[in-house]
Amino acid sequence: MKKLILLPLALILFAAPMADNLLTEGFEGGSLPGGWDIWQEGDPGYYGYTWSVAPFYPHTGSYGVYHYWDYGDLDNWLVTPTLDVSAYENLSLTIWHMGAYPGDYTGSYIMASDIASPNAGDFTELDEIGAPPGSWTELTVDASAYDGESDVTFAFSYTGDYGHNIFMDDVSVDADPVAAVESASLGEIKAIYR
Ligand SMILES: [Ca+2]
Repeated sequence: MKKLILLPLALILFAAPMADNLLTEGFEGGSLPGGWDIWQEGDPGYYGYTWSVAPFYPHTGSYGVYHYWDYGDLDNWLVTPTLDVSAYENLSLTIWHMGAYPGDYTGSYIMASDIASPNAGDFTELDEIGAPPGSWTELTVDASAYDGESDVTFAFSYTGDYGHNIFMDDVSVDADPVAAVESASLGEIKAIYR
């Protein structure tokens, strides 16, 4: 009888943890998704260009997000919703990106914050996206420094004057659940030995 009970328990304890998707955004709504924001931290630019959702160069579906070059000391931020990752580890952020004018590249960065309702000053640089490739390229960034935090926000900063174009799509945040798996296993063990 015990063997019948222990077999499913063993499967729970030794099954490889599955990563959960905490955020996925393909911009298919055709406008800035709910919970996302755009911040102007530098000059407005001669044309007033900033991050925009439009049906130009989507990686999947019909829409993507882009930032064209403009004149001025630009620093425009595309900000994700704030995520509670207090029950997760091995946090990572993935984007697909491409662009134009890599020779004029002036800076695209992935920023992260663990402050509730953050301002730009609350973020630190997680990674530099780098000069835009000419075809869609996947970029996954290790964000495990933010494991276990209850208010994690990511942002994409476009900086520069007469710089590059960037196109981005299919943003996702993934992590491995920790506390939920451990408590479920402990619950099973208590039930057996009661
Ligand atoms: Ca899309």
